[in-house]
Amino acid sequence: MSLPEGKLYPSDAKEADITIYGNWISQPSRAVLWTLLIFKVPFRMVTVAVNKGVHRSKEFRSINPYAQIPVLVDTSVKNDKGEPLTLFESGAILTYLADKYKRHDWFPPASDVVRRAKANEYLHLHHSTTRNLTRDIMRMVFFGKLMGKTEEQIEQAKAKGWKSAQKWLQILDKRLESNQFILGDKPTLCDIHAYCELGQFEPAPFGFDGPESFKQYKNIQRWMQEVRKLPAYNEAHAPLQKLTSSKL
Ligand SMILES: N[C@@H](CCC(=O)N[C@@H](CS)C(=O)NCC(=O)O)C(=O)O
Repeated sequence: MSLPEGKLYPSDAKEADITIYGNWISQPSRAVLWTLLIFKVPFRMVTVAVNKGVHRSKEFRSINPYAQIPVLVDTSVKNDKGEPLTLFESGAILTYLADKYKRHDWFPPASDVVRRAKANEYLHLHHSTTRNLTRDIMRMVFFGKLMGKTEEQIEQAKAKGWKSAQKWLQILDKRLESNQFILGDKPTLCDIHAYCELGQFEPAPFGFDGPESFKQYKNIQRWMQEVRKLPAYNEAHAPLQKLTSSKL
């Protein structure tokens, strides 16, 4: 199975150092792709169809042996064997992009030791908190039937996932009571990372009643509205919106 050549962004770009193997529907991929759009860095995007198992192919595993998207390949950086830099894990890719393109307006520089540590704190915490919304709920919404689950099993799994998300949502809501954004009064890549998980529940994907339940989290609601005003929001979310509205 050979991987597609990909598509350049913006469409008038001639070449790009950065290639992202990902998918606009994948939350961590979208965070990385949205960041590149915000930074106005040209990139090539190779769509990896996770629903068709492309991420498990030999070709893809030669790029990421852990068989997950997103993956960044930077041809402007070579190791001593002449191979380009390959990087996976969305949090690591986000900080790499901020450092490489000196966009410390979006992620604190290494010299700002304390703010950088707090930003990293969120990026690490993300995987065992916000990200669980996808692991426990969205995966069921998107892949439940493909995984052979019955309607009832899917509903039960979603309800269980939503229940266990409450503890973290309460903590995040409290944090956003005194902070406009996750790290303070300015948006950062932590907000981009978090929104790509939380924002997918609005509009309700495939009838999931998440937004109803989200109503109790007034500060998260207010924060989501602020994040939607950030640059390139529409471009980064158009494929997801198309998918969810097509199935509603
Ligand atoms: N911790 C990883 C998570 C990546 C991840 O879960 N990617 C999903 C797509 S959203 C994937 O590749 N799933 C395929 C699989 O795990 O088999 C990151 O943040 O980059």
